[in-house]
Amino acid sequence: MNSDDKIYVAGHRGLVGSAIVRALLTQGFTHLVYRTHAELDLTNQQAVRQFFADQKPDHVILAAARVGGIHANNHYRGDFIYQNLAIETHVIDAAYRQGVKHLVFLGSSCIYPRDCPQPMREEHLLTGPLESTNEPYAIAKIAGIKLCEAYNAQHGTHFVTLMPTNLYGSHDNFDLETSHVIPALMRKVHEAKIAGAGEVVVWGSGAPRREFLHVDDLAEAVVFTLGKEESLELLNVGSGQEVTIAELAEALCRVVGFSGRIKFDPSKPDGTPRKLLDSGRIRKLGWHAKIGLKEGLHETYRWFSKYAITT
Ligand code: GFB
Repeated sequence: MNSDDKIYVAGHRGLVGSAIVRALLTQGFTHLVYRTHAELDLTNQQAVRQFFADQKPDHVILAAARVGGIHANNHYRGDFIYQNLAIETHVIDAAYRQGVKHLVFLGSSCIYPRDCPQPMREEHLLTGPLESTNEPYAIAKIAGIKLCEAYNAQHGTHFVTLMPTNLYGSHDNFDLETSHVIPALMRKVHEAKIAGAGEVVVWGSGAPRREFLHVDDLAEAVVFTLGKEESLELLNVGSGQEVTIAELAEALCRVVGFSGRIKFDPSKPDGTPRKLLDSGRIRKLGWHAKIGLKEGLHETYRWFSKYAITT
């Protein structure tokens, strides 16, 4: 890869895409192209094909997706499967038609079976039923993986698919209905502290275990794999650092400085009991996570306090 290669980052304003843009710029890749949703609707195939024909990028990073936490996934099931399938098929196919050399497609650890052996290895894909709260999203992401694999096999493309574990960091979505657990609990704990409340409500039982990866670590993995010619079809990207939701809530109370009680709401779903990735394959290639959970939560809270505070 040359530093003046043209790289299209789809989804550059989101948690993942914005971190990838920062990582690319830091590593000297300055010929970047991106479009806002208003400028280019990725669910419009004609518009996507026209954009690729006009721009002719050398490399593509597909970080655009309809994403959300457990509630959004469960509630907007139709939107999650349709929009993700449309975005993936349009961008991946347009990249192939335009002769793009390398593409990185981002998925999620929810592609693995709900009751997968832990830690989950790449070979576990499609070996059992999925978790129901995010099945539509997972099916769309699995389709994206298979599309890349099939194009690589049939057309000789170098399309890589990375499966990150649960992500967090700056530029996240802090909306309580649609966000993932870290931004949701960070905001709830912060608001409880400001209000002088005695307790904060955490969804579910607190027992599920989650592995968290700071988005800047993922961005390094994306830049690390972009442009590699060897067969890297499916790669897990995790930190190996796993906590229960109860432990996460306690850690967030310490970060925010809230000394009230944690109250669990069992009427809300727990989702997958555990999803720890085996990231041995990408680690063997030379990438590893650098940002610990405690450090990452502090950094994210500093960003939240500066840019996302609503109260
Ligand atoms: O991050 P999260 O929404 O998604 O929730 P998943 C993780 C866990 O946190 C669940 C609990 O057990 C939730 O019940 N939780 C506790 C909360 N309090 C809250 C809260 O206030 N908000 C939220 N959102 N959760 C997603 C998938 O699953 O993971 C996506 O739905 C994607 O498809 C993503 O794969 C990485 O980890 O359960």
